[in-house]
Amino acid sequence: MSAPEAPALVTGAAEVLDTAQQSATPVRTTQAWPELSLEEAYATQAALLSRRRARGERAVGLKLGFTSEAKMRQMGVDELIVGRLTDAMQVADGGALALDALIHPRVEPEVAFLVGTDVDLANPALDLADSIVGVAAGLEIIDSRYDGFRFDLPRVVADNTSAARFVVGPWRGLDEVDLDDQAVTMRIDGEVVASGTTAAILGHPLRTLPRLAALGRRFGLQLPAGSVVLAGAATEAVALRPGTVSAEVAGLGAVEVSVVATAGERSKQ
Ligand code: OOG
Ligand code: MG
Repeated sequence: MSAPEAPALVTGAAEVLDTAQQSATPVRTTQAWPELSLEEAYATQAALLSRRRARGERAVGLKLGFTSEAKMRQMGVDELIVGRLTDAMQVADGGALALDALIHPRVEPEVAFLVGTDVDLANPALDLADSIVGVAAGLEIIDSRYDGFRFDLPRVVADNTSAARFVVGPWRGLDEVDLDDQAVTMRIDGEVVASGTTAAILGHPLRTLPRLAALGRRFGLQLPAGSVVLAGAATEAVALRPGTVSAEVAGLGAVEVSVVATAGERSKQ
């Protein structure tokens, strides 16, 4: 099945956003920018993923956004969104991440799920929780391609929901852990920079799964076996800076990444 050709509006928006991401230069909000419908915004996301695939990247999962009040309030957007993750965005747990490829990155603590079987999101009777074989603490680095992180709902969707990097801790079995109202703590060099609870994520992180299925069905997303799902940040995002950044979810585990200023510094480590 070949995808229908995207309209010029969508391919044009994808080109602007892709260039902004690759050159780490934000799109100025004063710059002429088309009004996109939500459908066109998700089509722009799909076009961005095609461009990444053409550069050899592989889709490895999906991320939800605005699943907590803290995030909705911080960004002034009050609807759930979904974005795409690729292998090039993933940093190994304990690995290093350089700031110089990013515009104005922020970091947020996440709960990640691992999908064990190919999921048909088009199936209205789907219970996505049945396909989850792992859960882990995660970190997401978001980096809006818009100047000053200023956007509305279609714009942040078109910009692949600000997705930039992510890190996932060791997977645990879903039946081994209790995700109900667990403390979430993010630290930079040991200093607590954000704290919350898993209950901030729609009351319980598993409640994100039917919402993801509904969005996936509406916008034609794929979720093959092995996919990672980020459930959305439990706290506000914090400006990323050099140091050791960690997220800990009580009863689940921890994850960390070493943030350095430049890629040159990373290769010396
Ligand atoms: C959009 C991404 C939101 C989350 O976890 O809520 C998100 C943004 O805040 O720029 O990833
Ligand atoms: Mg997030």
